[in-house]
Amino acid sequence: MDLGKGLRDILRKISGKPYIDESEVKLLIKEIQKILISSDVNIKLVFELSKRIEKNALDKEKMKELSLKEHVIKVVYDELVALMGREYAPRLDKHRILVCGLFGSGKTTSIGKLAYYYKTKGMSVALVGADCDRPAAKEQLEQLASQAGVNYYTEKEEKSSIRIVENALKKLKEEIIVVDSAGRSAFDEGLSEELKKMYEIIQPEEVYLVVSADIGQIAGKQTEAFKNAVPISGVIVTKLEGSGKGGGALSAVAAADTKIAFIGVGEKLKDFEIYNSDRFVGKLLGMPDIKGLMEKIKEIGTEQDLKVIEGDKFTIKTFYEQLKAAKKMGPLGNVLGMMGISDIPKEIVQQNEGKLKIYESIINSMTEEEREDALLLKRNMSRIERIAKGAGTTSEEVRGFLSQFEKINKIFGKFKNDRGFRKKVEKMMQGGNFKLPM
Ligand SMILES: Nc1nc2c(ncn2[C@@H]2O[C@H](COP(=O)(O)OP(=O)(O)O)[C@@H](O)[C@H]2O)c(=O)[nH]1
Ligand SMILES: [Mg+2]
Repeated sequence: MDLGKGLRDILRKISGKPYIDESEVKLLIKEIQKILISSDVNIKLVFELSKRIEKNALDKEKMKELSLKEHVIKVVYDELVALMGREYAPRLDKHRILVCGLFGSGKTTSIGKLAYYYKTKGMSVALVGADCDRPAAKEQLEQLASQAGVNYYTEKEEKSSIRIVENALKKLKEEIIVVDSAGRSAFDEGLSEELKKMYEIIQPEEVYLVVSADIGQIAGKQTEAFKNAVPISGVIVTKLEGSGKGGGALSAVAAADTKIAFIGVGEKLKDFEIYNSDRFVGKLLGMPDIKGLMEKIKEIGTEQDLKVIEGDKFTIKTFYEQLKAAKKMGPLGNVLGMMGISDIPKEIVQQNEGKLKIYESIINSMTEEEREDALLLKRNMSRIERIAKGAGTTSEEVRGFLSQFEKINKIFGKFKNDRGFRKKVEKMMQGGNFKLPM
């Protein structure tokens, strides 16, 4: 199963629940375990992660600023980010790069991508074709160099990669020099020796290992093996766009105490990204900017914009303020879902800016009395027509607005009448600056 879809489904489930408690958290963890293990994440890592999620999710101290549901989503998010490694910052000064990896991992392609990346940073780049093991490897790299528009050096008939590299280093003056090394179908003593020699001659500032995401957690073992030969400064994980085992590969590399430097997400030169686990996990969860969203919720919480549901009545005025406040936070559905307000009708959640403007003028055309007591407008065609005229809109629109208000009013009515439900909701919204009508 697709890791991202799996995780999104799990989060959607908890966002759809009216509240979550300890048993819900346990259930959530079980589902996360299942999806991670089926994505080839190491079992030991999965259990460590589960323990931390459980401990942190139920830690009352850490929950002060967010509602329980937001808090749980944040804990899950933070733990996944930690599991998948950190962010990488490639150096942008003059330096030499040695790239290693097994056959078919995407080594040569990734070198082309590196060339393209540094070129777009305005640096001069040369590639060195020193993979003498794979037929046509030199020609393949030559093509990539010309596609990327960078210099290229090789000696077609030369069988010694060491000699090619020695000559290349004498000739090339570019700021970035990237060397393609021998690939083998498996890591062995011969490859280890050759890499050590290459490392000595090149004295590279960076050594990148290329692994394909589809090998899953084996990426960890491969990283360890290569690390024993040369100091790996970062791993390039390729084919991440199509592999269901991407999470397994990334977490295994991170667990091997090695940075993930870049990721390959396609066959083209530009299908290449600097790795950032925040962004990666955000994408998986379908919340590209979860950090920003959390911060906004907190910010607005402290501005007290959302404490409008005060007093004993939910009026058109409070409804409008609520919509406006939520609107500030961006995608309304997401925000309301996170706040635990899950049973708000879809059409309200999907309110767009234009609709909000119409509502604003409708509300502006009401008398103060009407804003405080919507019952005055119920089936009162003359008032509705007056408001529509004043707002420059149709009676239909006004009636639509009123019926939406009714729906929300009913939801909040539940809070008033059901003490048990109310308690749960208050607990759920703990610290969220919400006050429910008494
Ligand atoms: N979909 C996808 N294919 C890739 C990616 N990186 C490399 N490939 C493909 O993987 C195959 C092997 O790549 P190559 O660079 O020749 O591997 P090498 O033997 O390690 O040098 C080629 O068909 C590439 O187009 C990637 O990030 N995504
Ligand atoms: Mg190759």
